[in-house]
Amino acid sequence: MKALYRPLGRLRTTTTAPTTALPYWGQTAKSLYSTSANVSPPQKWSHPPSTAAVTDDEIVDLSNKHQHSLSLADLVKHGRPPLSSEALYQSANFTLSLLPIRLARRIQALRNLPFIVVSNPNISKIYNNYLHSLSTLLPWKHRTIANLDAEIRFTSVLAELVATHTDTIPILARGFLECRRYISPSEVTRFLDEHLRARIGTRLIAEQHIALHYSSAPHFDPASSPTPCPEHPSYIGVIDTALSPAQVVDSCANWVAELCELKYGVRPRWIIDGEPDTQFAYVPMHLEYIITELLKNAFRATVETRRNREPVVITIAPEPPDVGPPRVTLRPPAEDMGAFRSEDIKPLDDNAPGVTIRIRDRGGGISPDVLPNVWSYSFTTFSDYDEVPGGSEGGGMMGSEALNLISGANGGGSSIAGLGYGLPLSRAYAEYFGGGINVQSLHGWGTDVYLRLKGVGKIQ
Ligand code: ADP
Ligand code: K
Ligand code: MG
Repeated sequence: MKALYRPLGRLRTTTTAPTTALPYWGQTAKSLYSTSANVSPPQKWSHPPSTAAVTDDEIVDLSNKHQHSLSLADLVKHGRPPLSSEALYQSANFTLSLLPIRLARRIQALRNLPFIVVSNPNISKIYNNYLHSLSTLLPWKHRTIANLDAEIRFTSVLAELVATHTDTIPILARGFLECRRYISPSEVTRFLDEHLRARIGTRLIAEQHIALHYSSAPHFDPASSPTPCPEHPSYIGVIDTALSPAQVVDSCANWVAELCELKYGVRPRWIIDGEPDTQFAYVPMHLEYIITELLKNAFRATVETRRNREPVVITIAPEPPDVGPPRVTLRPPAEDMGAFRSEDIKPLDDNAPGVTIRIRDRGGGISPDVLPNVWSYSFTTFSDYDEVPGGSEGGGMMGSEALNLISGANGGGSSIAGLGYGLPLSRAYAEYFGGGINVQSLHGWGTDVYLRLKGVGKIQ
């Protein structure tokens, strides 16, 4: 059954269609087929329809504008909720000034993929989602939001935008797997890394305003919000200024242990040590995503090597301001990353206290031939057909099995492993605000993962 999958290394060397030889967006379908006889796409793949509501000129104009680098400080600059009506409108207008440029840039990045890739139904679905979202924002372009009625309507546009893009990751994952004959893994990783990092920022900007709306509008107009959110005094929008990593670790570990119990009938143990009372200001959704993915890896390795009696040890160490150079290396020597530098990453220049979390498992570590690949999107050693995952010693897999996993409603989010997005996407989240992830493997023994996060700086 292992022959079903194609090891990543082999995929790299047998990719017959170097992307530079492929026609790009502006070229016609005719030229696509005449110039690349060996890469004809399946018949159902077609040119994504253009949306009349957004013109090419508008997209080009917007994408050429300066993209503001987001910092955590930007998200809290309107103050603690409940905001005054003026501050809420300012937040809405700030949000409106950022989003169209960001969406247009994503559209341009998708257009710069090889034509045959954008023709894939999954990739073109994402492309059309971006066009649609941009078309819902453009009517607001020349307006200033200055009354509650406009603010409510704008917030509902944002809510629709967030919902439209919820399933982007499994859809893109499926699309790129289907296109793996036509685009090299390094090009996919480069595109996804930039795209998914930009997506983190775009969602954060929209979700922050939505959260500020729900915690503020009812205070000056009780009729405005049918479902006011419960009060969380430590929250500013989606940021918790007193986030407890220990609580996040415990709730995520419980959830991942449930997954293990369902899949393997085993519930790994975990211990939190260090300084579990530590609190810092951060985005709980981001921390939850990262911790869940790192614990999935640690628990899976623990079960795989049948070391279930050895607890996974999670050490929480607060990091005071002014710690000097980072205590962990933020980047492994990663050829797979190419020359990528995200325009989104803007480390905080103030001295916010942060936290380092070490996740230590005794699950056998990562073998030297697997280790260089773990940061590539889609690379996984997980095999759902094996009785115990990872039985396919050595080679990583991607292919039809990953496609099966992705077909689940949440794209593998409730699988213990298999999408191959856990480590690279966790690193994208951690680096977004100037943190990082470092993996130290002691092959034959276990793995230490260091997650370092910088918190929000000054909060009014
Ligand atoms: P996935 O978990 O879906 O395979 P990830 O990006 O999370 O994708 O991990 C990629 C690969 O890295 C895993 O398939 C596994 O081989 C290896 N890996 C990650 N963390 C660990 C760990 N703690 N112990 C052993 N192997 C690990
Ligand atoms: K991976
Ligand atoms: Mg994983």
